[in-house]
Amino acid sequence: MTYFSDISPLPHDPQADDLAFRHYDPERMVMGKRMEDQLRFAVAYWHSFVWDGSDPFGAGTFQRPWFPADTMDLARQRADAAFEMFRILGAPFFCFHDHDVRPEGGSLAENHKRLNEIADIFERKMDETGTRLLWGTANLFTHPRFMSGAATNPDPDVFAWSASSVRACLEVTHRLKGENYVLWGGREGYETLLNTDMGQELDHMGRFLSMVVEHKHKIGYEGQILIEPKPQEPTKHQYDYDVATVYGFLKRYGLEDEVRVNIEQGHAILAGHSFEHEIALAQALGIFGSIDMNRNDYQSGWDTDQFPNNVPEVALAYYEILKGGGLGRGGTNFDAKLRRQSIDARDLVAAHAGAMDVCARGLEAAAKMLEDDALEGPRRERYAGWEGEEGAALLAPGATLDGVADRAEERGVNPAPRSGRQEILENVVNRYV
Ligand code: XLS
Ligand code: NI
Ligand code: NI
Repeated sequence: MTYFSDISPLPHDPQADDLAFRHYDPERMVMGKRMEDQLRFAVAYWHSFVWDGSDPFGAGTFQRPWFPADTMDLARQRADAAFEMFRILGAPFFCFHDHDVRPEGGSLAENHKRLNEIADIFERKMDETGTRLLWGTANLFTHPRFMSGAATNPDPDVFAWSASSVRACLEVTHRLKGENYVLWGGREGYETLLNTDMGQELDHMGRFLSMVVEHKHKIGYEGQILIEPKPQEPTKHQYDYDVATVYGFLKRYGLEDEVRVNIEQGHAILAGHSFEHEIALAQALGIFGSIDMNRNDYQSGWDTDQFPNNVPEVALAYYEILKGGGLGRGGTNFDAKLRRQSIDARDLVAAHAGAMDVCARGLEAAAKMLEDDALEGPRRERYAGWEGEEGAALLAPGATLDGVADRAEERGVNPAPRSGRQEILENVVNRYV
């Protein structure tokens, strides 16, 4: 008896009115690649198989046979259920934290032993099913020992504990051929400046990340190391605020060629940005790595991690991704959870299927806009002056303020304002989404 036994693998069926993919078709070619290879979907273990539907006001609402998964036996049942759902969805990838897959063991040695035991099971199941690991990560925020941070904890023993946990998890990720290793800041931030030495904490975080990078090279791991920015929650101020902040941090510690970013829709919204802004900035800075696809509520001040269902928004995100050359080793991880009243196994499958359809529609719209040169044509035209002789001279090596200013005066430049044509371009986008 299995948890999802009444649900069969989902077909691609545009006419279906029940569980099926109406738009997502793994085999359809989009810009020279199979749709599955463009989107690289991953299921997030934590939201789908660990979270029990509890919130600050109410107990868990989901009854899963593997809860509370505080024994290895239940953890194994959970792994069975997870791989069953990956198969139903045809999900090519999954992602996990160490803490999601094994019960807390009370010591580093016991934690690592348990993690490796579950990794053995994963390895076998991955071989059998072809499901791959998009990324692994260590949970350095749930246990009370991390309440004041991990690498930024004022207690050096917590830094040391965290180093051991990351080493174990990075090595398991390597063994499972994970394409990326993620570090989301967890509780790396502060609650009050009254007790915080921000400069020291940032230096510790920089040193910690350098060690992770050194170790990656030492063991020959070829995946990307990714930082996931988020501005607040759980701490009042998270150090990895947004893409721009992370870039400054990487520059300061000399890691900008070693570490990239995993950008989450909800975190972008919390930071006061759009998802596409964060993606476009990461592309411009050369640190784009992967995405956590979800949807934040625009009225709330926290991370609601809903499944995406806004095609126009998703289309603009994939537009920036495709424009930058695609996801590469990254992927589309559904860092999304059900609403706590959605208690059925069917809800979980339907949420993913719907999200995959939304992403498929967004991707197709994005690809079409690129192929038609619908936005890039007008954009090129807007910057065309820089291609001309006078434009190029402004940026030529050796150009000085004196030289540029003199030339401007000689030529008697007197630029006329030109329309940015925003509404016209919005109308263009509207034809595709
Ligand atoms: C939390 C983060 C987390 C990371 C992985 O807000 O999104 O789920 O993706 O640690
Ligand atoms: Ni995330
Ligand atoms: Ni999040």
